[in-house]
Order: sequence, then C-alpha cells, then structure tokens
Amino acid sequence: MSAIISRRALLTTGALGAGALLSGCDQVANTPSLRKILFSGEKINHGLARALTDRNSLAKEYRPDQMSPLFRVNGTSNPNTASYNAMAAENFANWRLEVGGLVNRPLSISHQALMAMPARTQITRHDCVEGWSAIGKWHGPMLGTILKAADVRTTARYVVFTCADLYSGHAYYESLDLIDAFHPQTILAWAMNDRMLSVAHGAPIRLRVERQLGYKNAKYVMRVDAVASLAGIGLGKGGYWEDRVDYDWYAGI
Ligand SMILES: Nc1nc2c(c(=O)[nH]1)N[C@H]1C(S)=C(S)[C@@H](COP(=O)(O)O)O[C@H]1N2
Ligand SMILES: [Mo]
Repeated sequence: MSAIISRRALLTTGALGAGALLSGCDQVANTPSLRKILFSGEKINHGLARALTDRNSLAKEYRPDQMSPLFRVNGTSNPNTASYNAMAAENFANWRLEVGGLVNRPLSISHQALMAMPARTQITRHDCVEGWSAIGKWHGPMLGTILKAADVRTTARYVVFTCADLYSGHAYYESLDLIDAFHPQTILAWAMNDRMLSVAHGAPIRLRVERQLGYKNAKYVMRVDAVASLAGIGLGKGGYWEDRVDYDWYAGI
C-alpha cells in the first residue's frame, strides 16, 4: 500500500488517526487488543512518522516576502536570573556554549567563535501546539558541525539542551535523537530576521529544529550534552513539556 499512497495523503491521515488508514487494508489492525499493543500512545505518531516520511527530508522554506510581520514570543520571554542578566548586560561577550557528555572532545565555544562559524540561513514556519504559527528567518551554524567537532561517541543516542530559564519553577530543557540533531536544518540560531537574536526569542542562541513543533525549539541554550539515555534528566521524558504535561517527545511534523 505504501507505494500507492502519496506522502501528502499519509500525512493527512494523521489528523484522522492511523486507524482510518489501516482499517481499509489490514484486518489485524482492527483487533482492539492488537491495536492497543501496536499503536499505543505516542508511539503511533512517532512510529508512523518514521515509517512514512524520509527523516532526512527538509522542512519547507519560504520567501522573504512571506515572513510574518510579527513573530509572537511564547513561554519564557526573559530568564531574568542573576547569572543570565549579568551575561546579557555584557551582550554575551563572556557567555560560552558548553558541549559535553559522551563526546571525545568537550568544547567551550564563545559567542564570537560561534558567530564566526559557517552558518545557514533559513526562512521557516514555527508551529506552536497552542495554535499559532509564524514564519521567520533564522541564521546560525548547523548543530551537526558542532557535534562533529566534539566527536560524539558511538554510545550516544540523544542530545540534550540545557536552557538558562526556569518555567513555572522548573528548568527548561529539550532533547533530540541523533538523526534530528544532524539534520541540515537543525541549527543553533544567533540571528533572527537579520538581527541579533533578542532576549525574548532566546538570546544568545536558540535551537531551530525545523521539522518539529515549537516547544522542541529550545531558547537560551547554555549546554549541549550527548547522552545514552534520557533517564535521570529532568523527569526522564526528554523535555520540559514532555515531563510536565505529557507532550510527545517526538514532535515531528
Ligand atoms: N528555554 C525555553 N525555550 C522555549 C520555551 C520556553 O519557555 N523556554 N517555549 C517553547 C515554546 S512552547 C515555543 S512555541 C517557542 C516560542 O519561541 P518564540 O518565543 O521565539 O516565539 O519556544 C520554545 N522554546
Ligand atoms: Mo509552543
């Protein structure tokens, strides 16, 4: 069946639920107990997206005239801690991105050095689960370039982003698997809409992972760590919203 159904049709079925797609061609999938085992919870979205889309395909990129006149600020708009405020007051001249965990060469990269790296520019649409979208232009080095420089060990399976802010009193963090971490549109953006990234949008750098929903796009990134497991980090589900309100860890769109 997969040869006949277009990618668009498959993606559309996401809204209806995979049951609608499968029921027409697979009686087994209609057996409630089996369906429960095969397609429980978030695994249905994660598994389907992986099976049906090419994970290396690119998110749509837009033209400059399609950029949103206003890009909403959501979640934390200023970490407002003593250490963050001190760094911001110096325009992040003494901030460093720490890259560690399961890497052979831990890195400590200054803002200046990060901005001197080869960078990508991409105009993409940000989709927040709360029901708004905005198209913006992002500029920064590919995360993959940094991870290659750090020489991620073969035992690593995820990359964890530690942010400077607390949201409702809990540290914001996020994580990606290595496929998304090395995706060419996954960048650490230091500029937005041709200007230095503002505090409200995540200065000095924020993750842009263009094939995932808004909450995966961590602002105020301070550390990047390669890890073998997400257990023991936060509440263990891989991100702030995953831990707090059970959002899907895999938010691919
Ligand atoms: N550190 C941090 N990153 C974050 C958030 C946050 O509160 N703190 N909110 C997330 C959510 S839900 C969205 S929709 C986007 C909002 O990014 P924006 O403020 O640039 O629009 O950031 C994401 N990354
Ligand atoms: Mo969001």
